[in-house]
Amino acid sequence: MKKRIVLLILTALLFQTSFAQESKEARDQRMKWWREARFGLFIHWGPYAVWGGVYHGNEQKRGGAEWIMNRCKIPVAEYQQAAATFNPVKYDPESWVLLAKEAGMKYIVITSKHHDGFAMFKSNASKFNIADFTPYKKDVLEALAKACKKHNMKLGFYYSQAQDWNNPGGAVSRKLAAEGWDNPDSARIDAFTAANKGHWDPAQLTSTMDEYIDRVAIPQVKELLTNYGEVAVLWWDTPTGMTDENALKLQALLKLQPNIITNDRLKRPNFPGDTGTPEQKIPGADEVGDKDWETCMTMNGTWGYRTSDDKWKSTETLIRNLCDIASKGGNYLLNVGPDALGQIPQPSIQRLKSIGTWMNIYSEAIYATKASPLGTLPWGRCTQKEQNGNTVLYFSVFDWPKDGILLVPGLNQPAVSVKILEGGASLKWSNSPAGMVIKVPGKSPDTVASVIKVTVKGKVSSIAEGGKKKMKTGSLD
Ligand code: FHN
Repeated sequence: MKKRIVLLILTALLFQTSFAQESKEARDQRMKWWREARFGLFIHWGPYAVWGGVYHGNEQKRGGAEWIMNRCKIPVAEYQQAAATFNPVKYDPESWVLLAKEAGMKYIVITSKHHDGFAMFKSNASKFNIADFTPYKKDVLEALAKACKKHNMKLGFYYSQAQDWNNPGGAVSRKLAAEGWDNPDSARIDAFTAANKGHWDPAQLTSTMDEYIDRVAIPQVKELLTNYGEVAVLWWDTPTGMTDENALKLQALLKLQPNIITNDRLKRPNFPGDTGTPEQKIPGADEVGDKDWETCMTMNGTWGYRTSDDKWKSTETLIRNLCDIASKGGNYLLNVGPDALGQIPQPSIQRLKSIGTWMNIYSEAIYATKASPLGTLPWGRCTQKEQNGNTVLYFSVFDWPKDGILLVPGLNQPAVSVKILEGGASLKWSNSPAGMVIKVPGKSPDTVASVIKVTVKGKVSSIAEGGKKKMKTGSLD
């Protein structure tokens, strides 16, 4: 007991010296690339793709397809048998990186180990990894890290530090058997999971969580932070069952990558990390405060590959989401779920390419911008940049005015210039008590979001109502 307390104090001190005492300047410097990036690619990829959301002909009833093992209560041995067939021979990391680049994304975060406990990298801490357990035999993270380096793309690792359904002792978030399939054995399984902290297979219970953290999570995070060059982000997920002691031990490893950025999911609420993580939603302007944040979102309805999921969001929605998020000062981490052969689904590819076409013209309104100083705009969104003592406002117009008059409520300063971003044509403008009045052409330059660039002298004082409400972050709160 004494030893544990001493360790806890030592780790806390280490944590304090390496992170907590960071100056504002040092922190701003560390966060700079991330704040300017605004747009990243999330990749959920693992042997769950072998199942594609279907268990013996039964569609998984609830949740993302990466949860199939838990929701369908697949026994450890059976899941491992399927994982042993995972052979993504079509995996081409360079094409993934180039696709992300084409979409205008500045960083990639990939699942190095999701809740199923399967490591997508060669690991000495658990044989349940792609290099040792599958016919593919290669470390897919190594190849991705190489491609990212070649194309100047930042790379981050998602790591499920607490939940692990295959390595004994890992935590399990309890789900009812009815969320998987109509299993006739559901009542017995539910009684078992209720009595065993969500675990459904005795094979999961042969170690304690502390042992799992020491034996698997800590060495694996060390491997991730040591073997792949610069790691830009460590993306923790679902802190089920995390203790302060275990969180501190993991946190302390981050010193291996002094410039790394982490999220708020290592342990809640006392390990806030650098970024808030609203999931599948964009916070309201009144929820965003000083903390950096990133909305993660699926393009269809699942994180991991699912054969039957065709609930694709339109390109229009995705581009407008990006404008909306940037207008509130956040980042957009948009997900793809490659299949078991290592292919990103075509609908995702099409959408990413279309976003790229828009970004080619309009990315100036997204990269390195700050949250809008104005209140809600009825026809679109606004971002801003400071430039030589002036403020540049970018108005992304979703609903182009039919009468040719765009009123910017709350903007009462005279303009230095008002232009259409694409092509740079100047527009007539005037100030009125209701705000700036801009005369725009009858036809919108872009059907999804046309950008008007307005430069005004000095600062625009903010009337945005940030920080009034607490931001919801993660899917668990
Ligand atoms: O349970 C996971 C889920 O599978 C997915 O990885 C998302 C991504 O943010 N995180 C968890 C739920 O919050």
